[in-house]
Amino acid sequence: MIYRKEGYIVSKNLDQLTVNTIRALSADMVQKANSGHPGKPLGSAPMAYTLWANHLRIDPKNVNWINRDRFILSAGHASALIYSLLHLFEFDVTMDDIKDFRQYGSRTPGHPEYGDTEGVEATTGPLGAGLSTAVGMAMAQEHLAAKYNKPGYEVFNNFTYALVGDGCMMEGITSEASSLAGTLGLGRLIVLYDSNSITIEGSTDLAFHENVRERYEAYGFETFLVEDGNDLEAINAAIEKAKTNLEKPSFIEIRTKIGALTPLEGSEKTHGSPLGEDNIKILKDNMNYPSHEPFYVDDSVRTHMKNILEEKHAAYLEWEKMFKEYQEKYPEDYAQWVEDNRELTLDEFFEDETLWDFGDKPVATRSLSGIVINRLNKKYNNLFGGSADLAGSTMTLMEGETSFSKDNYAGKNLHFGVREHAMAAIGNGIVLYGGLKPYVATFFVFTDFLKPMARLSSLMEIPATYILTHDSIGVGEDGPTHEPVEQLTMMRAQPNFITFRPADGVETMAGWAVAMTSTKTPTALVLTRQNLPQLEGSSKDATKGAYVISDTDKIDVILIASGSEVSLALDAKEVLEKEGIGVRVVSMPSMELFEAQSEAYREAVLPRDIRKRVAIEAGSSLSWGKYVGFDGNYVTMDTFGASGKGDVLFEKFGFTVENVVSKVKEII
Ligand SMILES: Cc1ncc(C[n+]2csc(CCOP(=O)(O)OP(=O)(O)O)c2C)c(N)n1
Repeated sequence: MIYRKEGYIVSKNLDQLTVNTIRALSADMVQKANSGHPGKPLGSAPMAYTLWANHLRIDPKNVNWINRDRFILSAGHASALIYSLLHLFEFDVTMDDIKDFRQYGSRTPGHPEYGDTEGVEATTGPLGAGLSTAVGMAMAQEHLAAKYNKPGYEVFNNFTYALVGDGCMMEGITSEASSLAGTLGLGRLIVLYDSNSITIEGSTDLAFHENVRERYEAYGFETFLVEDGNDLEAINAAIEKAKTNLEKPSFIEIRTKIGALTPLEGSEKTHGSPLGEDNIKILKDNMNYPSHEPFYVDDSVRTHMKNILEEKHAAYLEWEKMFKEYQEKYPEDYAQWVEDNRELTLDEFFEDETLWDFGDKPVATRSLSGIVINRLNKKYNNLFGGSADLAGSTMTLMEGETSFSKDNYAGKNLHFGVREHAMAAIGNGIVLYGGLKPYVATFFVFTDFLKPMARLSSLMEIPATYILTHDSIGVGEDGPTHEPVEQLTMMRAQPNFITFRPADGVETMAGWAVAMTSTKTPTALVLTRQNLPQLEGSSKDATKGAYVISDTDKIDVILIASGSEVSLALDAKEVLEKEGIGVRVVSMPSMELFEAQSEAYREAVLPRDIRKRVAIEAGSSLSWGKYVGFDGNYVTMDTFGASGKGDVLFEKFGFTVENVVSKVKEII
C-alpha cells in the first residue's frame, strides 16, 4: 500500500525539488550506513534549504572567506542534513563521501567534525554547543567590524546562523549563551529553531513545557513563529525580516514534523534509526520524487545549484573588490589585520627580554599572568578575553581597554557573566571565526563547569586559551568547594590539551608563550591565588614542559613538582643535600609538552636509571604514576581540602619540607 500524506503541497518547482533532494539524500545516507538520524533532516530540510539558497553568503570557491556567513548545525546529530547541503552546494563533499556516511576515515563522520569536512564551521553533537559557539562567532564579527570597518567598507558584516532543536533548547549552555547574546544585542545572530516537540524519549511534554519563544523574547531576541515548517515563503520572510533587525539577535521558531512525509512522521522512531527501505520508498512517492534510485539527484537540481552558486560567487567577488580598495585606502589597518593573522613563533617571545622580567618579589602566578596579559596587549593587537565574573580574581583585565558591550563592540575586555560553560564555547567560536586571540578565565575548580567545551577545543584542534586560577588548597578559607584536587588529572587526561601549571614569573610567561604560539592545541594556564617566590634557575625551558631547575653532582633522588610545589621541592632539596642525599629538582609545568620532546631530552631530564623519584603536587596522585613508577613516592592530595588559612592547609595536607624529606627517606 502506498502511503500518501494529505495536506502537503508537493510542488514541482526547483526549490521544492531541491528540498526533497536534501530529504532523499539524508534518508538514503542513513539507510546505507544503517545508522544515523534521518528524522530531523526530513523536518528541517525546508528551513535549511531556504537559508542556504536565499540568504547564506558563502562561496565554495572561497571557503575561508573571512566575511562568509557562518552556519552552525547545533543539532549535530542531523549531520546528514549538512552533508547533503554541502554536497549540493558544491563544497568538497562528493557523492562518494555522501555514500561513505559514518564510515571510518570518511569526510562525513557521524556528527559534524570541524577539520574533517570542508564547510563544517564547528564540531557539534553535544547539544547546545553549536548555538553557544555561534554566539562567540557573532561576537568576533562585531568586534572585528568595530575595529576594522570604515564608512562604505563593511569588511566584516556577515551573519551567523544556528540551527537548533528541542534538545539544544533544553540544554543549560544555550540559556547561558543566549542570555549573553541578547544582552549584547548581537543583531547578526539568527537562530532557526526546528521545533518538532520530539526528542529521543518521545514528546517534549515529558520534560519541557515552557514557551521557548517567550524565553528568547526575555533574553532580548526578536522572535518569530513560522507555523508550517514546509512553507518556504513564510520561512524566507521570517529570515528576511530577522536580517533587518541589527539591534537584536533573532530567534525563529519553525514548527516541523520529525520524519516528515514518511509513515513515521511525528514519531521519535525516526530520530535515530534508519527509516527502512519501504518507508524511504513511500517518502519518495510522497514527495513525487523523480526516482527511487538511492542517492538520485536530478540534473535540474544540479543546474539550479550552479545558478545559485554563481550569485554567491558574485557576492564574494564584490566583497573582494571592496576589500582590495580598503587595502589601498587603509594600508595601516590592512597591515594590522595581516599581522593579527600571523602565526607567532616561540623565538619572538624568547627574544623579547622585557616580557620575562618579573623582579624578585613573591607574587601569585595569577597576578604574574595579569602582568603578562598587559604586556602582551601592548605588543599584540588582537587579544580579546575575559572571565565569568571573576576578572579581579583571575587578573584577566586588560588595563586601559574598554568593556565589550552592546554599545561598544570595540571593547576588548569580555564579561561573560557567571556562565562558564557558554564562556568556553564562546571562546571556541571566537577562535574559529579567526583573526583574534581570545582567552577565557575562571577559578580552576570550575573547570568542571566548562570542561565539555574545553573538550571540543581539543577535538577541533583549535588554540583556545584558558586562564584557571586558585589552583589548589592554596585557595584557603573558601574551603573544599573552591579547592581543586582532581582537576589537574582530569585536564591532563584530555587528548590534545596543554595543562600548564607554572611555578613563578618566568614559567608563567613561558606558559603564555606556549598559548600564544599554539596552532592546534588549547592551553590552560593553571595559576595560584597565593604568592610564590621567583625561583633561581627557572627558565624559558619551561616551554618544553619540564626541565632541571636545580641539579646535583650525584643524583640519589629526583623531586618532580609543578607550580606552587616547585619551591617546596627546592627547599626540601636543601635539607636533603645537607644530609648527603643528592637531589635533582625537575620543574614540570606541563606533562603534555614534556611528552612532545625528543626521547633524548626526556632522558636527560628524567634518566631512566634513576628510579627514586618523588612527585610533589597539590593535586591527585593519579597523574604521576608514569613518572614516579614502582620505586617512587608521592606528596600529593587524594582527599578534598578544607576551609582554613592556605598555609595551614598546606601543612595539614603534608606539603611541608619535613614530609617531603620523610617521603624521600622512605624510598632511599
Ligand atoms: C549534551 C548532549 N546530551 C545528550 C545527547 C544525546 N542526544 C542526541 S539527540 C538527542 C535528542 C535531541 O532532540 P531534538 O533536538 O529535538 O532532535 P530531534 O529529535 O528533532 O532529532 C539527545 C538526547 C547529545 N547529543 N548531547
